[in-house]
Amino acid sequence: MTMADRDGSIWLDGALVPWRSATTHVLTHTLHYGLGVFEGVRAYATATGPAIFRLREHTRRLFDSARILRLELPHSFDAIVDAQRAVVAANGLDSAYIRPLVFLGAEKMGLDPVGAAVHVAIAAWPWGAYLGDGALERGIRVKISSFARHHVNVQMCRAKSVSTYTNSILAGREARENGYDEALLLDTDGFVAEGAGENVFVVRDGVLYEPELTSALEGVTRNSLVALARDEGLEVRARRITRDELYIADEVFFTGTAAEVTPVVEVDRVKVGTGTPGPITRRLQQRFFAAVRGEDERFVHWLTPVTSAMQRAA
Ligand code: PPE
Repeated sequence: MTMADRDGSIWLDGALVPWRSATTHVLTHTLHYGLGVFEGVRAYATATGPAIFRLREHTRRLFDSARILRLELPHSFDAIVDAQRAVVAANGLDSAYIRPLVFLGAEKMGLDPVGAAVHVAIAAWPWGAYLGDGALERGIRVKISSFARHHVNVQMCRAKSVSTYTNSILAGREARENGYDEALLLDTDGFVAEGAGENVFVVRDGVLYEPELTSALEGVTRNSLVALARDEGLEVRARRITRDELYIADEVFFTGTAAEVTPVVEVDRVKVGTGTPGPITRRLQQRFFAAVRGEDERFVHWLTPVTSAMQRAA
């Protein structure tokens, strides 16, 4: 079963179409030049049916990413919110990874994007533990990449843009080919930026540190973890983090929609703390999974039901 050859529906430019018909021409502008933006969103099974985690925040970032790259979506914010719910419902999914993509069409070639139409596609499929079986429980081993994360004036990292990911792919591949699970990238000044597809947190003496968001994506999961940590009474600080701070950290973990909350137990073959997931990481992981499943009263506002109460009653 490839990604293209499946049953189900994909939302394309305003309507649900059969999965196999959601295609585009080979002269699609984004395919050649990489100007496009996307999101990664998850829906989780809750006691009252599937619900999408922080749907409005992800949708806002999609619009923000588009604005940064000067792509104008031909749909309203609410239309994109509703479309994501519709895609999960139409595919009968209890839990899902949702992928909205904004791309330029095949109207023209050449670097000037003016004149190419802006298209929007939204697909959803089941996606398990992103960094492999056991990653959430046992933690992963990461390597500092030989590739630097984007300089702030090369690629604007507030945008979740398609082209940013060539850098992530090179870094991730290098790490895996060297026997690690994932890459951790430094910025062009040598400070810790983020994972290939995750934000990073460092715990030392009970305080949570995260890098400033200069060369890192403003992660929604990251934002959720900060809120959960503060709710636990933990102090959270954003500042520049050096590579050696990772080696002497008590705990390190990654956050991301796909990666969720993944403990990092080794950096460059140096054990983080005891080399097993630490107590703060485990506690925050628990809080995160309770929140996404709708089991935490304080954070139920983070969830948007896929179908409304009225639809469920009908
Ligand atoms: N940094 C990067 C570079 C990144 O790609 C992600 C998400 C994050 C941080 C965390 O952001 P957030 O999901 O809002 O917490 N990476 C997406 C892509 C995964 C993929 O392989 O595709 C994701 O997790 O959906």
